[in-house]
Amino acid sequence: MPDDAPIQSAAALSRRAFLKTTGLALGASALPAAEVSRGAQAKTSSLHSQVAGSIKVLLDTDIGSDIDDAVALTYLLSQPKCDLLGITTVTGKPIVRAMIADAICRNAGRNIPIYPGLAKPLIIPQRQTEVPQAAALGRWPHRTEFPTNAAIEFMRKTIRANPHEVVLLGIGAQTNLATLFTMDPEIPSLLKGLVTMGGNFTPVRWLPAGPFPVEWNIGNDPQAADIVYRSDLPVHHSVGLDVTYRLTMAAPEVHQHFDNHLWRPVLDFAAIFFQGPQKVITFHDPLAATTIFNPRICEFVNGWVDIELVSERLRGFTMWNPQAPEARQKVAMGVDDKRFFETLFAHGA
Ligand SMILES: [Ca+2]
Repeated sequence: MPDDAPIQSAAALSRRAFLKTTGLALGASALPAAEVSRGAQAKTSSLHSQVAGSIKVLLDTDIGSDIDDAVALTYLLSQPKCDLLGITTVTGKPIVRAMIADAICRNAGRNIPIYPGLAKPLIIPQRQTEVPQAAALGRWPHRTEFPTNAAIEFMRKTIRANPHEVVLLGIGAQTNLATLFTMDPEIPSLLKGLVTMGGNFTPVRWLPAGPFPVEWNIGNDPQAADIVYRSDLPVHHSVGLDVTYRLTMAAPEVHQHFDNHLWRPVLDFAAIFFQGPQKVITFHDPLAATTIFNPRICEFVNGWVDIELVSERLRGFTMWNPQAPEARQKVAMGVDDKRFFETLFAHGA
């Protein structure tokens, strides 16, 4: 793709193909641990204050495009400390995405409430329109009927019924989250915390690599992300692309680790994923999920995040300032790779 190609030309690409095309993957693993704590001092947040007991989680996901959402969901189902209260889906064909989520839950013997959410971003056109992994759905029992137009209200009622106890985990475009926070502005303050996979918080490392230094989830709905990042949340942990890209697994290893009852649907969905240009899984969303239960995986640094909305070329760019006067957001700046994989498969088969 030429350097001056318009951002809209990525519309038909998957997140992974988009990143590969733009060359962003070239700098993926370059985040030396020694530089982790530059700027503000990392702190342990209240998100983990009750990590000894179970944690109530609501998952908001664009499962069905990249494979990592399926990995994150399976991890949550395997994690004995995760009280998964429900799942909402987001981006194109959210009902099909709900079917995939249900197939994975059913295989794990779980009946989790699943609500298809919003199919389109708040303002910009949808560029994640298809659900390629749906091709494997026929091999896995799943529901096909779900409540319609009820996802936001489900989230709202669930959080209000469990004040200050729910961790909201957002691993897709933040359209559902922003709509929830707009419809009921008290909701952010009633959460235990929000954990999101999204953003790219060390942009100076990425700018030379390609024309699109905008992470996929934020870029898919920048106006929604802007609302979320300006919300008055007690805790907001962001796990960005510049950290998640360190965590990869090639197809042969995937077969080795995922060939058991719990993970087999993921293996099947991954076979479709591997038919594309990608030959490795990158564990973007699973990293966000595991940090809820193991605070030692990532080091978080306080700062403030602004979302670029004006520039068309940089729309969705995450501007992170660790020196901001109000530095209450927390951004992952480093990851313990070994600890992540140990945590991911700790309760596995
Ligand atoms: Ca995702």
